[in-house]
Amino acid sequence: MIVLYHCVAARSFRPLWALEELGLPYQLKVLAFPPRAVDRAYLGINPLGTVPTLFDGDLRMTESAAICHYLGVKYGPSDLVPGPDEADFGMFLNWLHFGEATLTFPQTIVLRYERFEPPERRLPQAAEDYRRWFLGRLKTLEPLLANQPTMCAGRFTMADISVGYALLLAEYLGMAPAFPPSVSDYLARLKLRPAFQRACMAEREGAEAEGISATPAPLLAAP
Ligand SMILES: N[C@@H](CCC(=O)N[C@@H](CS)C(=O)NCC(=O)O)C(=O)O
Repeated sequence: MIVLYHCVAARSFRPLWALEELGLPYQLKVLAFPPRAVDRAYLGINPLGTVPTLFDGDLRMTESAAICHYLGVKYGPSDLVPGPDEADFGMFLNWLHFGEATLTFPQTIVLRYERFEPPERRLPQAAEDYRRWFLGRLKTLEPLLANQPTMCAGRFTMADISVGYALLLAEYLGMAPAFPPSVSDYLARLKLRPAFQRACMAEREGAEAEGISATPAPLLAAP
């Protein structure tokens, strides 16, 4: 049985969404955020203290985009992972990693220096610079998504999960009004996917079962 450790609205939403897209059975363990501070025992499960952690038998993985890729290949073949024989194979890998390395990382600087640090250590200039940096990166998506419904390969893939989560996080951070129209439309389309909605429901039910808030508020205001 696959086991996924998840916090509401965190990057572990990527593997949760991927599991639902693939229709795989899994056990979801929803933790309060940040698990490193709230549940010290979690460091025994993942010494980094971060989510996701996914176990598949003896295998432990802690990188959200890599987990999506792994699940699609291991439990595929699946249309969610373009193969090396496809013209968009390289672009698939590019966008899969772009979603985390280029679109999510700058948002963690915003979160840290605008919200997580104690007031005397906050850096409004750093937060504002990386907010702009993130929005600047969306300019590469704007023309692409004005001409095609998904990131690559002419269909929905794990790259859309990776980029889609980064856009969701930006929405939680209040940046959606600055999205280019084609990017807003893309995010709206992703949210209509039944597997996305099932993942949201699994997240909500898992949080409620643990007595944890099912809104992104704790992620956005972590100590
Ligand atoms: N690159 C990793 C980052 C994982 C990560 O930093 N997750 C955040 C939640 S979005 C976390 O667990 N933060 C808690 C902490 O740093 O203590 C991934 O894509 O999964």
